[in-house]
Amino acid sequence: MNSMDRANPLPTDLYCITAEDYSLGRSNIEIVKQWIQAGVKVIQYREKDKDMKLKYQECKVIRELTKEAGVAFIVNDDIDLAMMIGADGVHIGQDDFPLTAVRHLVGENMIIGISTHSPEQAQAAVIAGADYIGVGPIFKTSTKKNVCQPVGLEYLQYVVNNIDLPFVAIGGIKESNISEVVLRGAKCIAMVTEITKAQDIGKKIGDLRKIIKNAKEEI
Ligand code: 3NM
Repeated sequence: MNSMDRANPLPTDLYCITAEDYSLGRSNIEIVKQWIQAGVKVIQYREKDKDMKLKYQECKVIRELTKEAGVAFIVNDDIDLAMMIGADGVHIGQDDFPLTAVRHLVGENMIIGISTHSPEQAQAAVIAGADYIGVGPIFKTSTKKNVCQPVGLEYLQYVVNNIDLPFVAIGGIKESNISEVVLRGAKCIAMVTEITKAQDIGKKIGDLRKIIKNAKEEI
């Protein structure tokens, strides 16, 4: 069993998200194995353009790997897929089904996270009963298509000060700017390409954790 549940959906650490197109030719499965090896505690499967059948097959394998390792597994967008493979959670966007309807479908045990990009969306997520929110994009990113302009550190600061929900900071976060995000109070930090594009994923994660630790000591 993993240590994350609805009451405690996010680790104080990195939140890793798949992106096979930006993984230097390595498969999602290979990347996930490396994350687990590095002690990552939450993994999201995100693949916008793959066939459902392929997504299902990959998620089945990732579910097995994460279960064995006690790692939380979240599926992006596809609620049916999340349910079929027994994921720990599902992550939805602002244009997906309403969160309350998703909760009705998935039942009481599944973690539901939702991306938010403004104070209004964060407030709505609280009311709708989200278990956690995504806060971003903090910086410019080209990984997510059709995402809004960066919301900057100001929105992050707003969430830290006003929103009583676990949150994960996301969007354009790199080794070069992660300390700014930590200094503003983010405890869980999601990165896609900074990690998937690293030649040595274990080393990259180690380096990022060192920066996080140093930044925390400054707070
Ligand atoms: N969600 P990278 S930004 C998946 O703001 C995703 O909700 C975002 O990729 C949001 O770390 C984003 O490569 C992509 O910039 C983040």
